[in-house]
Amino acid sequence: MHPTARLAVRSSGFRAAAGTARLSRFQPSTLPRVVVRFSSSGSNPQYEFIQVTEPRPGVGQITLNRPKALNALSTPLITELNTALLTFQSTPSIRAILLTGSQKAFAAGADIKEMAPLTFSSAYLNSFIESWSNLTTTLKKPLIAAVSGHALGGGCELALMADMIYCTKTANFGQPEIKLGTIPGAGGSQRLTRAVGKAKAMELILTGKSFSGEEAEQWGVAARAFGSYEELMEESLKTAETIAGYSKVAVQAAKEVVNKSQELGLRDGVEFERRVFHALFGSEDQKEGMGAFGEKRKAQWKDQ
Ligand code: CO8
Repeated sequence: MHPTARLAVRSSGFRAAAGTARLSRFQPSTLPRVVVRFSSSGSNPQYEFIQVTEPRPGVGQITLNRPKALNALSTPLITELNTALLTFQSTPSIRAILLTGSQKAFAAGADIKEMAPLTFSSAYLNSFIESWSNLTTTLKKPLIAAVSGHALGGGCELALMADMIYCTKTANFGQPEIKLGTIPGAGGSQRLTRAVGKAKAMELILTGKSFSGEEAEQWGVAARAFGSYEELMEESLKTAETIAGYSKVAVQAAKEVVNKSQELGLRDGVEFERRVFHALFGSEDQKEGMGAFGEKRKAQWKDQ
């Protein structure tokens, strides 16, 4: 843990308390600004189902912490996760985010016990699961998912929402919803298909068969797979720290253009990239980065 891992977070006018589904919508609050404190130990009375730390300079870590249910993703957990992500998003000192679970489970899916009694009308009218997507639409800072153990159903979908997955070779990914008489509902059929192609995605989703972290790496679902949990965590932190060391402006732009490739055709995507590339000539950090190269010194980013 980084010794100075203690910071005061201003939650920028958003309600920081967790516990109600309403808060997961990232809506501005009329309440006064609150200061949330968290420490390197992860102890934070605000959260019951996650731990929030700053293990390296510029790196915010969220650890899913519902061990008795293998980190099953209940609505209160997702509400806390959204709150923590939003807090990191609005904390200037946080430049990259790591999302992880335990060695045994990243997350074993949406909470089956919570879902079992749902009716069509209650799920539909309350937009059940919709708030999960806040992560992909609201978060501008890069998010790495470090996956060990089970990443099933909603757990797999949550990992797929991250910008990059690192995992152990033995991690257990899968979309087993078919075995429960349902289908992926948090983007799995779309993101997994984009990652592995239609044939493999069909096989995985129609059979509910799991795939290993090693396969996830081979198929391009995960960026890297590691031999041990310790290595996974160390390398994930190192990568997050590396990203945190670059210009925030360039990092945000890089994330934006890569994500656009998932939505646009090649021609539009390349044009979008070029526009953003041109725009970066207006940033101070582009001048600093290229100037520092010429002067053979380390760049001092201003995030301008
Ligand atoms: N939800 C709730 N509780 C869970 C879940 C879950 N997804 N997964 C595990 N648990 C609980 C178990 O019930 C058990 O609790 P208890 O001790 O009170 O009985 C505890 O966690 C430990 O689990 P196990 O004893 O089963 O542990 P094992 O090591 O034997 O097995 C497995 C681990 C293989 C991961 C097993 O727990 C399992 O199969 N879990 C369910 C996996 C699954 O099917 N996930 C998909 C859920 S559906 C989903 O995510 C859909 C998302 C999108 C929904 C969209 C709706 C609109």
